[in-house]
Amino acid sequence: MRLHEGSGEDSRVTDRKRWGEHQRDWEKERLGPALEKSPERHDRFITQSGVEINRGNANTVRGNVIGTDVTGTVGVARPDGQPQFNGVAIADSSDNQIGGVTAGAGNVIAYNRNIGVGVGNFITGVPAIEDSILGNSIFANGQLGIDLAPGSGVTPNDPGDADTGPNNLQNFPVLEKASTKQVHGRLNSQPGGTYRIEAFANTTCDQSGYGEGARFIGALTVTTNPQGDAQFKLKFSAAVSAGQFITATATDAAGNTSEFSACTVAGKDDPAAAGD
Ligand SMILES: [Ca+2]
Ligand SMILES: [Ca+2]
Repeated sequence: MRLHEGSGEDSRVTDRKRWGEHQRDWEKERLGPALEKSPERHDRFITQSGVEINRGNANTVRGNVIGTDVTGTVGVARPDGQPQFNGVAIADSSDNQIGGVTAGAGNVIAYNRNIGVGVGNFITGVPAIEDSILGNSIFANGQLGIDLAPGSGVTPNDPGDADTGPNNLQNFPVLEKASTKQVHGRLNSQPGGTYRIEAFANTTCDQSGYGEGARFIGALTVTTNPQGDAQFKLKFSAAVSAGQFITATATDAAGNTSEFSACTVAGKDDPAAAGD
């Protein structure tokens, strides 16, 4: 599935060339100059994302399996035997919705070679903002579950969240402790904002220490104080076993979703703290 703005062949060809350039830059940032010496690899790369949204706004991607078979549990290789590059690649595009908050809206995005969902901004003056990523099942991707790039890999939080870039480089939550019932955490972002915090359970955590989000286990909305801080206690709406890795995202009221938080392990429940 590929989405392009423009209706004529010329615009599609132009977009395609630009998309290739952007993705080549994205790839170079990750893999270094070796890519330039491998045209074959680059050619493969251009068409390797399950869903490509290139300068296309206000698209909705819901209820799909991307990178897996129809069961959502088995990765599917391309005819050359390689997994596709990214699950969903959004470049210089805004107001797109990947998943959603209603039942069945989420996508399964798994077993892709690199990023689960990437939001990239490569053209000055063409923003990539308000691309919401909600309620999905994102796991077993080779790199981050959600990557805001340029700035590949984990993009650190900044105090007050005043930075700009893809999805305004929305800060992610910081999880402090979790049981099988709930997770405590905090968010620092812009003052007086409302943010949807989504929590996920995972059987593994990425080598980076930051998660993907295999199974949605609940959400709540927080409002930050004048310092931009909010604390939360998110009670899980689905069963979680001790030892699972809990992660979270933050999405502001405009739909800018963060990368995934660092993982925290769900500990055994402490009956004395049941009322926490
Ligand atoms: Ca990043
Ligand atoms: Ca930020």
